[in-house]
Amino acid sequence: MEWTQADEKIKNDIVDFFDKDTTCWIEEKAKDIAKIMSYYRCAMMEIETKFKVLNIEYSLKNDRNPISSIKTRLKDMQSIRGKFERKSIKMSLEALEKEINDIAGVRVVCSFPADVYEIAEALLKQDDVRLIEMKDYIKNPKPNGYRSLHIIVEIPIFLSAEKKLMKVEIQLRTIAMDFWASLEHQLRYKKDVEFTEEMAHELMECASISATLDERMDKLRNSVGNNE
Ligand code: 0O2
Repeated sequence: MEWTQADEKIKNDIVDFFDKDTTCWIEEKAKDIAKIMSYYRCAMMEIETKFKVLNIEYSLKNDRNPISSIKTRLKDMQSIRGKFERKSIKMSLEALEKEINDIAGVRVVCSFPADVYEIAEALLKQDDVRLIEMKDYIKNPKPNGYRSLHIIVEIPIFLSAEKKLMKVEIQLRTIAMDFWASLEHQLRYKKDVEFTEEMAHELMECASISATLDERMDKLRNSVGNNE
């Protein structure tokens, strides 16, 4: 993006407003944050690779891929600030690492519900993965119908001079759960549209249909397995 003259003036005003020490302090903090974010990116890559490895192994063993897709995302600074505000916590580098568990996020979409639990168990068995928290929204869906298995894990990343333990939030769900969650997210956050009770009820119904679909597909998978 090109700097316009107006942008240039704003930038100069900011530089004039802060004294040199403050500008240096801001630059220093920005560097620290960028460093931490790069560690989270590495942890996210480690977890993604672990799932890719499991997918290859399972596909060789069972002749099909239990994982349909893997997505990763690093939480942006605006969402991080929003989370600090919601939790009424003062923002600091220490609080960032201690209080926010989902800076690094990995979403694993599986074919069948049974795959979700099998893949999660296989990951948690690995000796460098420590389980911090598990929320099973498949067995206990959220009141709006949201289903997914959420796990927070801690894994080591190996840097040139140190080992750092980093937290990653993993969401595991089926294709049907992912379909519902993606559309629900789009609908709920549509700008300038009031989300009515009827709409919420309709979404609940859709969630229930998607849960039934998962159950039936799981049964079908078992029948196919038994006939092999
Ligand atoms: P984004 O864009 O994914 O970052 P906590 O982290 O424990 O302090 P919370 O909300 O209790 O906060 O965590 P929870 O319940 O484990 O859910 C966190 C994430 O799950 C959300 O992240 C969403 O990605 C997803 N999620 C939870 N509930 C719903 C839901 O009702 N619908 C959809 N579509 N997704 C949901 P963020 O931070 O909200 O967003």
